[in-house]
Amino acid sequence: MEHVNTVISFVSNYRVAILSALTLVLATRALKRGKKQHTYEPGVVYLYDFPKGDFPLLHISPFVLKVSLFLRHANIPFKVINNLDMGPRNKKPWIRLDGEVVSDSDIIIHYLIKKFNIKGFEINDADLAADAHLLRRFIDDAAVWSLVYSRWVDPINCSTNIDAIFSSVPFPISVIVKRFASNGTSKQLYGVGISRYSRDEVYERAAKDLDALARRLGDKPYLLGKEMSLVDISLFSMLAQFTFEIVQSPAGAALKSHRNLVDYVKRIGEAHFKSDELDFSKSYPSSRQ
Ligand SMILES: N[C@@H](CCC(=O)N[C@@H](CS)C(=O)NCC(=O)O)C(=O)O
Repeated sequence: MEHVNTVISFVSNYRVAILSALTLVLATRALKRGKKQHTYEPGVVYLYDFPKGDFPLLHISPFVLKVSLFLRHANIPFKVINNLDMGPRNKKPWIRLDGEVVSDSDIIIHYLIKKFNIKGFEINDADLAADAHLLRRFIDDAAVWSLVYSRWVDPINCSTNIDAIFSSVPFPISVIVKRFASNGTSKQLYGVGISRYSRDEVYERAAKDLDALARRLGDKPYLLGKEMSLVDISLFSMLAQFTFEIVQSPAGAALKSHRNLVDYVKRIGEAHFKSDELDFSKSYPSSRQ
């Protein structure tokens, strides 16, 4: 009886530690079971993406979508690998091609342009090239934070989003990964200053970003004119995320108030993705359309 009492008191004193250790052991086992061995075909780009989520969009990261769109536009053979392996910079996307590993969407795209000798993305006019560079920086490194906020921190939307993002990750890994990813992203948002704004302020800024982009696009088919450029690859990839939300954010509603942006996403999407990859009937209906 004394032994039983000692065991009960040990378990109740250390229950958090015991549960954590158990979760870790189960998670490690499940991860090992789930790790597939891939055979890599020569000349094929392997694009590493997050596990498939429950979103009506095949890549829930704008940067993975950006590389996927580029690969399609440039007609480069590729396969997507969905897993939790975060690659050399601890970020998705990253790729593997003929044994070489490259990460960061911009670096990947420029590496592939060189490797496959892709033509059509050069901008000869120096002023236009500078504008393109600034626009791309704005989209990828500034405007994107409203999206990150709406996915991960927005008090109204985030728990539905986070559950959907990790819907295919098995328990108990899902518990650890959700916690880890959510804490990490919240810290990043605080670090860049976004979550020091109120929810309304974040979405007011996002709406102004979208107004400016809509104005800049005007009635042109693409941001820089008649040809699709790398800026469009970035812009489409971010706007598509707001087009295919599962809970409408005010930024998604703001996007849908700009007919030209909605048409732009549809036009580029339909030209590059099959209807079962990007199904516009599943885009979130706008309340302001
Ligand atoms: N500059 C990078 C940004 C990539 C990025 O931020 N990826 C996000 C997913 S959208 C990520 O991996 N986040 C995980 C983390 O920051 O820990 C690129 O262009 O590839």
